[in-house]
Amino acid sequence: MADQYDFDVVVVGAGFAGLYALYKLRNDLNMRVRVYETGDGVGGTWYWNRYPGARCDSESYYYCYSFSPELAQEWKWSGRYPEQPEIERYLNHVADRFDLRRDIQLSTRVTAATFDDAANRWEIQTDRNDTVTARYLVTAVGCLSAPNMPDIPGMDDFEGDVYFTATWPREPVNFTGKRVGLVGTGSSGIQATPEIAAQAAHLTVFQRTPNFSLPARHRAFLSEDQAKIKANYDEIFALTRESFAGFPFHPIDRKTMSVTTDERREILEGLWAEGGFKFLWGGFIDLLRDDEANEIASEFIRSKIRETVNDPQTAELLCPQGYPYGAKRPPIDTDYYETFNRENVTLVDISEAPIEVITPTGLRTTMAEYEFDAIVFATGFDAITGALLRIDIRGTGDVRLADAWSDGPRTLLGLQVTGFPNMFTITGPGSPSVLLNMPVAIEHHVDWIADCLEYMRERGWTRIEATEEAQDAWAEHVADLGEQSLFVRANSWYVGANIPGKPRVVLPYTGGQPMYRERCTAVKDSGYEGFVFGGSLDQNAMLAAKKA
Ligand code: NA7
Repeated sequence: MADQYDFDVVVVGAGFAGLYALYKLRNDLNMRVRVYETGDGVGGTWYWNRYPGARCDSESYYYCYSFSPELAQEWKWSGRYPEQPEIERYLNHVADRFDLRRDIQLSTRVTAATFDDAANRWEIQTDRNDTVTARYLVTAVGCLSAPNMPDIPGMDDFEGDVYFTATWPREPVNFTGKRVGLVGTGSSGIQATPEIAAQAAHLTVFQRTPNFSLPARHRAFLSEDQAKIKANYDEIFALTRESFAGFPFHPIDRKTMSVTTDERREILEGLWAEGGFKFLWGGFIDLLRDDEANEIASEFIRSKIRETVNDPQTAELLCPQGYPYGAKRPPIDTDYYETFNRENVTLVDISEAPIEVITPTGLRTTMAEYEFDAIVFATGFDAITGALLRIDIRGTGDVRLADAWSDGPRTLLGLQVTGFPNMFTITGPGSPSVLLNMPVAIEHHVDWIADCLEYMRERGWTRIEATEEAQDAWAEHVADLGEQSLFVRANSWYVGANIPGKPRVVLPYTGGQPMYRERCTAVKDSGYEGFVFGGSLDQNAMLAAKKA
């Protein structure tokens, strides 16, 4: 039987964003909140992506919540980059520590949400026949959560085992003695490759576009590392909120060509040796803005690939060409390039000879046929908009979000959509989202939403909507910045290029965190310029009485 409930807020998703939204709105604003989560456990993308080698590319001590100093002091990260199970444990700990579970309904997918214009409420439906209403709908669906399952003919014909990195089974998968094919060389494929190669009889990696991957240099934390981090947490978190991309470091205050060739080499070698995102966000200040600077860094990475991979032909295939470093999301790896020196690993370039068909025994490209016992698809996500558009969201006048966004998403600050009152999109398109360290982006958005709801409550208002004019201005600003950025120069999920038929637009806000935060704060301080408020608690009380 269907359940009938009325909430102040329904939150969709129980990953980093949903858990914090629940905590904030319930504990600080004392609202009645219900969270729906498709997975059987909390964690969002960190629940589903349990493929071998799944690890965060950001470092543990700042890829976490900052809202609770006690939590930050209590939790002990085991090493520099947490593996999927550790992040899942952390998010479960958060759910328990803050008593969040009682307001989360797991194993439940939100299928539809419709705005009731007269009542200023959302009606939400789930795949478990729940129909509930809420004043506010807060989407916490994640930017990289809707898997991209490629539409290759014969997908159902394969007689071996098929895996998707983004929906990996909970029980361990053993590739020992198996011939494995792996499709996709983004972050997931690059992390999974060394792990699968270590088990499989043979691994064949199908690469459509090579990536510029950086060494992670993962290591376990010593107790002195833990102590140092905990002693400096205020400063670390403050830096993550002020830096361009949400990391606790700034680029060096020098341009690539302002130093001698030797100094340049030394700086790049230092960043390479340090490992991780420092190369991208903590190196030369002009790396992502100047073509010459970018090409120097790109060529430096190519030289490392050539040094590492023994077979020159394979090395060349692994070297990205034709797009700037950073235009696709750069992966961070552990022994990825080294893995191609193993006897049991083959790289197949499918840029010119795509996969034509999946056969009962393997797959066929336009050039050759391969036989496998298992195929792993590391083919990524319908990023940023995919998870939202997989829900049938309808705003005023029954307009579908999918129709409103048919030419690409338009939002105000990535937080609201004109025509969809009382809906807030955590890390929505048009906000920095994936170009920031995600927990930093999430906490900022949730805090902004909570402030806004508090502001409305103080005034007795029950409806908020972005004006068309303000949304147009923001969408234009996002598009202008995007067009000037290097992201338009590669086919990546940042621009929707990985999904056939998806409009090609730069999805995140590319102006960086400082500019974005400034704008959000200015809007708040102005009394939410660009948003219109309406409804009143009295009117709602009358409406409720009439209905009764
Ligand atoms: P990505 O980065 O989107 O990588 C997906 C990979 O799969 C990429 O190499 C794609 O090639 C390839 N791909 C996708 N569809 C196909 C088809 N149909 N045929 C062949 N190859 C294909 O996803 P990830 O899961 O690795 O990482 C996503 C993000 O998660 C990552 O950036 C981090 O932010 C965490 P392409 O490059 O499109 O030519």
